[in-house]
Amino acid sequence: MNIFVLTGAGISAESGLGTFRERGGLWSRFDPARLATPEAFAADAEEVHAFYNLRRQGVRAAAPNAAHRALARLQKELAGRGGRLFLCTQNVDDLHERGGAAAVMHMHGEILRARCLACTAATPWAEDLSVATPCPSCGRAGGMRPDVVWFGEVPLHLDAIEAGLAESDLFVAIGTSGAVYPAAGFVARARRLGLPTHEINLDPSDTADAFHTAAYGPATETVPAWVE
Ligand code: BJW
Repeated sequence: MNIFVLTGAGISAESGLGTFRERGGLWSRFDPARLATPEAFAADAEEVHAFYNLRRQGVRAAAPNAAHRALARLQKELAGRGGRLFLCTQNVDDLHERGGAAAVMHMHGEILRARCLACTAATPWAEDLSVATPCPSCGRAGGMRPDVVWFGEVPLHLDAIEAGLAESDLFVAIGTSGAVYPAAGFVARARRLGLPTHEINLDPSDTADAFHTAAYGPATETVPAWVE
């Protein structure tokens, strides 16, 4: 059996990482139009760096939770039976990997990587970035940015995602509000491919009506319960 799992910020919420759109979430304290766009970076790179430096520190201090670990167990179990768990995350943290998962598709990039706008080289990056940070590959300063996908940019691994969906027998979305495309459209794509679809979230997402079945509650309880 092959299963396609799409995760969002809700799966990392109980690890202490803020979600985006809930009351008290990141976007209620920071304006996304000012911070998560290429235009914002061009206008005020230092402010965008400050936001991501804070987030990067938070990710480094966080630990994977029972939901991340349950998906890693499922991935191993399916592989042992000749199947596959396609694990696609919108999250820029590395908690799936630290929870034991392999081959994670980070469609919105990774905060622990930096990319040089001058030479395009991407490098693992655990420290703060600033406009003075030189690129380790080309040596130029001023062009280093977090290797994440901002609004208006094209998400990553879209061909592999489409192939994974087409090869899967079940689509499951976990901890995502269904507010950001193209990820919010995966459930519709899965249904067109004839897959059963299941939503796991704290409460019904924007696309809840599109799912065949659902389980609502905190991910550290609902995800292990679904996996077992
Ligand atoms: C729990 C829980 C617990 C809480 N347990 N659950 C109009 C219509 C359609 C589309 C567009 C439009 N206008 C513009 C667009 C396109 C735009 C878009 O979708 N905008 C919308 C706002 C409408 N999209 C883009 O620009 C994308 N690119 C694009 O479309 O390119 C064109 C193209 C596409 C395809 C092919 C070719 C070309 C790029 C989107 C990039 C998104 N980037 C961000 C920032 C990443 C870097 C960073 O982290 O800073 O990605 S924005 C932010 O939102 C982040 C997230 O990955 C993403 C999704 O958020 P997520 O994960 O769903 O979090 P929340 O907070 O929204 O939801 C959390 C959920 O968890 C909630 O439901 C809670 O209830 C739940 N929860 N605790 C279980 N304990």
